Amino acid sequence: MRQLVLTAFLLGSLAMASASDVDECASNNGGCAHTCTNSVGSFSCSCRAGYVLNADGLACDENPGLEPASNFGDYQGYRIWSSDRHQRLSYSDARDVCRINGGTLVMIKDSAKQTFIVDHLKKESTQGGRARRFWIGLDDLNDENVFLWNDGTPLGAFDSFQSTAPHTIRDCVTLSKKARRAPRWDIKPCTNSYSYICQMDFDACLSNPCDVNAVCTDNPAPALDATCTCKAGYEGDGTSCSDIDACLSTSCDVNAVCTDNPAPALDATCNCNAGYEGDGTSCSDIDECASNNGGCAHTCTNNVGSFSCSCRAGYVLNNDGFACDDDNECSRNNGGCQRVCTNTEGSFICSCNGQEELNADGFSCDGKLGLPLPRRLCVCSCFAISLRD
Ligand SMILES: [Ca+2]
Ligand SMILES: [Ca+2]
Ligand SMILES: [Ca+2]
Ligand SMILES: [Ca+2]
Repeated sequence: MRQLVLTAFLLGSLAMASASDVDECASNNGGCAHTCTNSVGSFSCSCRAGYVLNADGLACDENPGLEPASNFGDYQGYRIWSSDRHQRLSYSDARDVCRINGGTLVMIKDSAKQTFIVDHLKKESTQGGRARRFWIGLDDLNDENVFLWNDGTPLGAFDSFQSTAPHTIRDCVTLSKKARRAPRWDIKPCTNSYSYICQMDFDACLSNPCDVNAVCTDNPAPALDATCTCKAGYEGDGTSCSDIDACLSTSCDVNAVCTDNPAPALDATCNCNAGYEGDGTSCSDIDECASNNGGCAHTCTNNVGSFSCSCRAGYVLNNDGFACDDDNECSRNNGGCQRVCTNTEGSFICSCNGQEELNADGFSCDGKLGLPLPRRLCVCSCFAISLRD
């Protein structure tokens, strides 16, 4: 889509250029965020130092990846570096580049820091570099002869000015070091272009000192370290964080199980044990018998945390714990019958042989015993029944 629009735009521009070139930059800076350059039939945008052109060809994005040309190393929690010798900027542009990289122009508030910087410059010059002039983060732009560092603090007791004579067109300070001469600060017009030295608070989080479940906060210089804070739901010293076991501080019912919820959740969940109901912090027995007789075929008996089924006389509980099966009383000791035991659903019946009669007790038989004929008859009768089956 963008390609189509761009092609149409270029064709249009070419058509107009054949008549007379339009200066796109004359109107609204050509849409460029920073610099617009007109050319015959077209125009282009470019960006100030420290910025890169956006893919739309118009906007300028900060360039956080700008590589320092010369890394001086770390000093009291600051990383100090200078621009490439070919990169010379006005004071405000140089200050912007340092700011984009998270710092300021270097602030030299004591002789030890100046010595650190000058030692590095000496090393550079012995490696073939020539003495140079650098912007440092000091100016009196706001109030003539009241010098402020880039962080807003006033110039202290330490300085390397060669002259502090009042001046009106020169407001910004440079550091230069020539061989066999002491380093000197000069006040120069801010629009001059020089190399520059930046300092940025070293980000101690870059070395990942914290646990993966911690937030790293760099501590401002002169501190060298970072502070690690475990994220919500975790506990520890930050270099080591573990999921907080919220069950240690949660009061579930004695008849509930506590389950810690994983971070970032801060809480735990209480679940009533089987046979209990409630929100987990309070659990009460479920009366299983109240609904559908607990599934029991005969009798349901509720108890705390459970229930049980039982059966009426003459039945035994099935292995499933619910159904009731007929008890075959005759299988045990002939049901207590003296003679014949006949099992029935839910009961059994004793009966007697031949002329015998069942006693009132329902079990024993009275009468003449051992009559040969009926017994044989019975045997024949039973045999006949067996044959029929
Ligand atoms: Ca730091
Ligand atoms: Ca947890
Ligand atoms: Ca129960
Ligand atoms: Ca029975």
